Order: sequence, then C-alpha cells, then structure tokens
Amino acid sequence: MTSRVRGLPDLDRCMVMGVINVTPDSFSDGGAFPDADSAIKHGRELLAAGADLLDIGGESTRPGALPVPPDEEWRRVGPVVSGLAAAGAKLSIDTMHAVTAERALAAGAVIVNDVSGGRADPALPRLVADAGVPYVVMHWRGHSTEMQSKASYADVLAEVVDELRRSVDDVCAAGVAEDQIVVDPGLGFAKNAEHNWQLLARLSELDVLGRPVLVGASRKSFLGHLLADAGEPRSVLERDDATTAITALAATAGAWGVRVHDVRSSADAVRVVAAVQAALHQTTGQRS
Ligand code: PMM
Repeated sequence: MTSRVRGLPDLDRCMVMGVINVTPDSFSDGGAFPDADSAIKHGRELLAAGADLLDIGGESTRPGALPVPPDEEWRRVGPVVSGLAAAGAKLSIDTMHAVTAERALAAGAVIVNDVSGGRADPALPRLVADAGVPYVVMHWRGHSTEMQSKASYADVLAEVVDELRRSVDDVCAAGVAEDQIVVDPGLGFAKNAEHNWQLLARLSELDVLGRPVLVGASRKSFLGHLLADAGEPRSVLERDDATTAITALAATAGAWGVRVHDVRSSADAVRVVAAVQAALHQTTGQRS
C-alpha cells in the first residue's frame, strides 16, 4: 500500500494514532475526560505509550448521536488542542466543521480528520486546501442520526471504493493536494458487523485508491458482538485485545495507520509486524 503523506514523517511501519474524545457521550470513552486537564494528561500518557499522532474530537459519532454546534465543540476541544500542541504532540482534529478545524489548526493541530470525507461541510475541504495540511477522508453516507439506515450494500468493498474515490475527487476539485490525502473505510459508519469484517478481510484492495489507508476499529460494537458472552456484548473497555489483533492484521495488509484508544498494545503490535516484514525482506533479499 502507498504510505507517503506530504507533511507527515515517513515511518517504516504503520502509524499509531491515539484517540482522545472530549465528549460526554462517545461510545468508546465518552465522559472519561470531564475537563481539559484530564484529557491533556491522558494525551501525554498516550504519547508516552508510543502514539505517533493524537486525534482529538469533541462530537460523538456513535449511531444516533445528535450534532454538536461548533462553538460547543470548540469549548470542549480547544484547551486540549492548545495544551497538547504545547507539549509537542502531532495533533489531528476530528471534526466535520470548517470553523472548528480552522481554530484547531491555528492552535497547533497539523492534520484534519473529517469522518464525512468532505460531505458534511463543503467549506472544510476548501479550508484544508488553503491550509495545505494532511486530510483524512473517511467513507460516509450520512450523519449519526441516519447512518445505520444506509448500511446496505451488494458488494461493500466495491461500493466503499467507488464512493471514497468520488470523495477524493471532490476534495481534490476543492483544491486539496492528492498527496496529502489519507483514506479511511469508516468501519461502523453506515456499516453493520458483516460489512466491517468484509472490509477488513479485503483491506489491501483499498490500494486501488492509490492513497494511504487509516483503519478505525478500536472498541467498536462489532467487536463487542463477536466476543459476546451468553448474548451479552463484551463491554467497551474489554475490547482492546481484539483491537490489537485488528491492528496486527491491518499493519500486515499495509495500512498506513490505525486509530486506537489503547495505544501501548497497538504500538507493540505494529512493531512486531515491522520486525516480521524486515526479516521477510532480508530473507527474500538473500535469495535474490
Ligand atoms: N471512528 C470514530 C470517530 N472518528 N475517524 C476516522 N478517521 N476513522 C474512524 O473509524 C473513526 C473516526 C468513532 O469512534 P470513537 O467513538 O472511538 O471515536
């Protein structure tokens, strides 16, 4: 898979993006950081655990979540972005709002992560183009309130590729440089568990888009259902081992990055995969 993103360091392994949701209601860690200081402390812990990037969001995208106005979103994330930028972290702002992205970039964020892939706010791709920063374009079919009704596909991989290609073309038409785009299949967004497994099984086929791929499986409900006990889904905080398994699979398939809550385990997994790949190259190099 392609791995170069202009404006970001070129690692010889999969990137680990640590998640910080400064929301009262995210499914994975909602309410865990009631104030900016606790979120900043957590960010520092994620960096110490091996995060290459931190992704900061102030609007929950769990199915059914209501939209958050940009001023409230910024009230939540602003001090966290400033505090962690001052600590030297490479920050991504997880937002669908151009005004929030603009404030975050001014406060030190260096990447925009747009789960709508440019579809929610047409001003956002234009802002990213003007700022000249890397842009995560995720596959998206609609807001949290309606997305699960759109989880219908004949061939999920083919349709996600087509729709992502259209999003990439549209944000490029708005002026975003293609070599700054990262694509993301958007696991759980207008996708049921079977769709997520299909996408993971065929992850390397996203290579046809010619852009690096970010994978966000961490703690998502399809893992809770896979690991259910007596019909009871595994609790959110007990899905990290399964998340680590997906990190290893994604890194092996050539993903550019993984977006995870528990950084240490995924950072270890990507290093294991990198060591195996290095050994493989050495062996094939010796043979040729
Ligand atoms: N998932 C969530 C939020 N932001 N961004 C990208 N690029 N990819 C994702 O899969 C993604 C995302 C929802 O999960 P969370 O509640 O754990 O943040």
